[in-house]
Amino acid sequence: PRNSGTGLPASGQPLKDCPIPSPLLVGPVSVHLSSPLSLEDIQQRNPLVLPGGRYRPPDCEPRHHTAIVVPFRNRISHLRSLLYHLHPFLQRQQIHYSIYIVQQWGNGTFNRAKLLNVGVREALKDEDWSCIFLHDVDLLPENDHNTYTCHKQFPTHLSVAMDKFRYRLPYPQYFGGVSAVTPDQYMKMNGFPNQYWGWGGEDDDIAARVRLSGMKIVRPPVAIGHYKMIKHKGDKGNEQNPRRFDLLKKTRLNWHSDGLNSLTYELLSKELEPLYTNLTVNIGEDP
Ligand code: BGN
Repeated sequence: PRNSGTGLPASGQPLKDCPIPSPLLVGPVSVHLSSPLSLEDIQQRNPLVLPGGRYRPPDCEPRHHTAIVVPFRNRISHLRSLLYHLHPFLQRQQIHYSIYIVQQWGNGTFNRAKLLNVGVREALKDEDWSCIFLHDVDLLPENDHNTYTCHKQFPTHLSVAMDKFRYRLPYPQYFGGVSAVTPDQYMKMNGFPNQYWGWGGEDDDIAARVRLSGMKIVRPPVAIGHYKMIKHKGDKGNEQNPRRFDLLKKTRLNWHSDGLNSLTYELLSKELEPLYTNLTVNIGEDP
């Protein structure tokens, strides 16, 4: 037990830094996709998770402070699977973390990248996160050696081997699924595009921003970056975006003016649920 806020355990002695690697890691884990448990059951299995989906290792000083940002709408069973799986996974890594669900309000076309921008901005109001994860709701990591931490210099792409793509990259520049940036890296690339409404292309735009802002993408080994995707049909309200090809041609011209510096939205609510922070946001509609 620790005194909340002081960074000191109840004994008053400072904690030792968490060991590298975490002794709790188990490596490959089997991922069950059948009927996920109720949120109450998941809560009972994770007694140390605080309201808002926050956690700190109780007996060592964490070296990493990671916000997990998950764009979301209408996928409650996926969310349950993700929380069931991710909370124990992150606790084994002994990091300080919080899970943010960024829920798009209304029935307009979905906009993953804009929701990610909102999540980053809101998460940074809570804490000085050293790392921000951009995480699809339907992807479950299969090996806890794939640590949810950031590279100092460069953005990371974590989901390098998804079952859907037969456990390899679908193409060399692929940056979708699960990726991570430090706040500095995020600023450097002017965040993410706000103009991709519907499915596809926004991850390629983000990858292009990484390059255009003078950085590169780093990745874990394929053997470690395994993910299972929860199978689902295409979403209503997230149809393929026919404009993505044209938008992608203009990333080089637009990335300075569209992104973090042009982001507008209305935060409708922020609720500290037992297993996650729920941000509901009006991001407007496809013009
Ligand atoms: C690509 C999509 C990505 C998607 C991957 C994997 C586009 C842009 C036109 C080339 N990119 O083709 O957004 O993550 O497939 O499904 O559609």
